[in-house]
Amino acid sequence: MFQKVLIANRGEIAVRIIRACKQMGIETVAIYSNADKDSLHVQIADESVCVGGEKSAESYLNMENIITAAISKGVEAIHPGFGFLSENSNFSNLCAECGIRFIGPSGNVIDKMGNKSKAREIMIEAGVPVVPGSNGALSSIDDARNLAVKIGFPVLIKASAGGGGRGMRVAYNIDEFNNAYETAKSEAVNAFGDGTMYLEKYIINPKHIEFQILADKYGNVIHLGERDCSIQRRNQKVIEEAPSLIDKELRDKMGEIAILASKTVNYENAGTIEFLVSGKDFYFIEMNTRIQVEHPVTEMITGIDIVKEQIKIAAGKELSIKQEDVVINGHSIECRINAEDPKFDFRPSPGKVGLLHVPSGHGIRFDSFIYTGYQIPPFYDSMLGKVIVHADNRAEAILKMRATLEELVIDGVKTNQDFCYMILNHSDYIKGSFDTGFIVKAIDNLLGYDQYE
Ligand code: MV4
Repeated sequence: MFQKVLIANRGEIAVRIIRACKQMGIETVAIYSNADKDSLHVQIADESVCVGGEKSAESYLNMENIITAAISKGVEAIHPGFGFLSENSNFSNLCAECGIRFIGPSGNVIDKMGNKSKAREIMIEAGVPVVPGSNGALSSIDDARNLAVKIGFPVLIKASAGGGGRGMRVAYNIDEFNNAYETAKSEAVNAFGDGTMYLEKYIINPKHIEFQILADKYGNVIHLGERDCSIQRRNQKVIEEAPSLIDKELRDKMGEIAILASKTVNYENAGTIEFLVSGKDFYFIEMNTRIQVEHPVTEMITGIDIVKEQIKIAAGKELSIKQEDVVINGHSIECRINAEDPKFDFRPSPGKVGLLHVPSGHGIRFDSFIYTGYQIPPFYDSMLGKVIVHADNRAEAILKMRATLEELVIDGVKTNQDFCYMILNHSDYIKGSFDTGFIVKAIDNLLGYDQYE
């Protein structure tokens, strides 16, 4: 096992990874920006190195400084967390060239799945169901429009370098096509420096269901069941749960396909296969080659520590869990708590944390990095942490999450805590009749209660 690991991240996920390392007897090196010297991850790590300025580009994305820190501290591995350099194939390769284990897949695998049209092409070849659309990348706007006519409107034009909803446009009919295509393409060129586009039939209000995968260096691949991540606002997930409401037959089928998808690219480490689900139909859309924000709901229902598994896999250990050992137990829900003001279009609300009361008890977890008196810097993501509950079944998990949100106090900043609470009380959410269109449909109701007056 590694003796020392550098955590190339900040916030809640850096804290989560440092805790896992400590519990495994591994020494930890935190990195931080000028804006983060008082951050919790710096305080709980054994050692820390400042890697640059407050802007992410100067610090958490500064590969040279991070590698230099890793070498000077003598670490054997780097955990990238999520965001920042976690899906950067150059960084994974750079680690390898410097003799440092990247706790994640190789640059080659990140490239295959990171390019969404290439991933689509590889998945079609492997027999993984995808949304009807182009066979990989589009060659010209005219070919694209002809294909759109052939598969039928509405269609969704997506950027190969995209993901998470950027560089995407819907065309509802042929008259909208050229404009949608050009807009999506120029957005992609601006955002990613890559205007490669592909096309899919637009599935209206699907469920977003993703499978958690673990794969070791020896070709062993298992899945840990799925999460429903349909409760999103502007491509940002708000509430996730596991398991989803699909039946066992569909779960087994999708799980097998998720394993096939991973094996096809010789995947290694933890990964997520994202599907759109509409009725009994399911379609692969993307793979995420990193640990995800919502990994705790899977941990709660399987009892498996996914971050520890990532570290063991990177250290060359064979998976000790077989598929038949994975048992889904009860139900888990996660609410992301963001420093934002729902009353003003969810604008970021950084500030100083005042009174903080964190609920606790059986099956209640708060993954966060805030503490009383902590000044939340304005330069990064607005997520303060995640409230996660686990109960015997979904109805009890909903009750438990409501009780937990009622008790949680974060003074000093505006948060979306009450917004989450409103969702937990919405009849469609309670019934389980929700999809990716839920928040758009329910937003007026969700914002219309007394606490927002
Ligand atoms: C889609 C789709 C409908 N049809 N693809 C949005 C983020 C990116 N990961 C993929 N996304 C979507 N792709 C086809 N062919 C609808 C979405 C989508 C969505 C997906 C998952 C969760 C929330 C969403 C909200 C709006 C749109």
